[in-house]
Amino acid sequence: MSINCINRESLEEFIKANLKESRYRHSMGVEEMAVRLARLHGADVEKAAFAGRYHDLAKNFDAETMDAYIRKYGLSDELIGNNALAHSKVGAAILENEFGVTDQEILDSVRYHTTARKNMTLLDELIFVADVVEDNRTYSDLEYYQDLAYRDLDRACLEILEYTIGDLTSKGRVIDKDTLEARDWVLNKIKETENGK
Ligand code: DGI
Ligand code: FE
Ligand code: FE
Repeated sequence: MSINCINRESLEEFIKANLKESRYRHSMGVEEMAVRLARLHGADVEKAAFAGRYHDLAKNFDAETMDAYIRKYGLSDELIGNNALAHSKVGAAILENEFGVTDQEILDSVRYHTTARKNMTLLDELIFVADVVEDNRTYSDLEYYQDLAYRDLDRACLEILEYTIGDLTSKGRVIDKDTLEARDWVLNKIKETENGK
């Protein structure tokens, strides 16, 4: 393992201790899917595996633990009480500060795995998509999204973002600025690629 990580064994223990069984299974599923997508789309397989496996390490923290980490690492107050947005930012901070992960691409792919962002790296897109299309997910269109992810990562990203934005809108929830910027960015990227053909 060439990825910098102070103690891989204690990181393994950390996720086993902190994730519910189904969330642990999901994490293994994201690792497997991230590896598959990395091979198909020419990304770094080792980084994809690592980011996929640990992306949700903070997901099952109780609210107090999450808030304590938000303060400890000086993250935005807006994350307080918001597990959906906080777990990715806190997860990246823990990997960096408590497990000595120095690879910025890995840290960013974990940090932005929930919202996505503009100017996503290949690894960002891969983890964002793998999270949604891993084999343990149970929604009815899973096969459609998996097939799309294998063929066209940008388009998979776009369709997932549009679905998420529509879903959050219908529930009257606030959509993160990064999510909206990601949708505009990937839509434009797809258009430019098509114009270049
Ligand atoms: O952690 P997972 O369940 O594997 O997946 P995830 O990290 O993508 O989290 C999904 C949750 O995040 C889901 O409840 C929708 C929510 N979410 C995604 N984008 C936004 C968001 N919530 C808000 N409020 N705003 C967003 O932009
Ligand atoms: Fe997550
Ligand atoms: Fe996840």
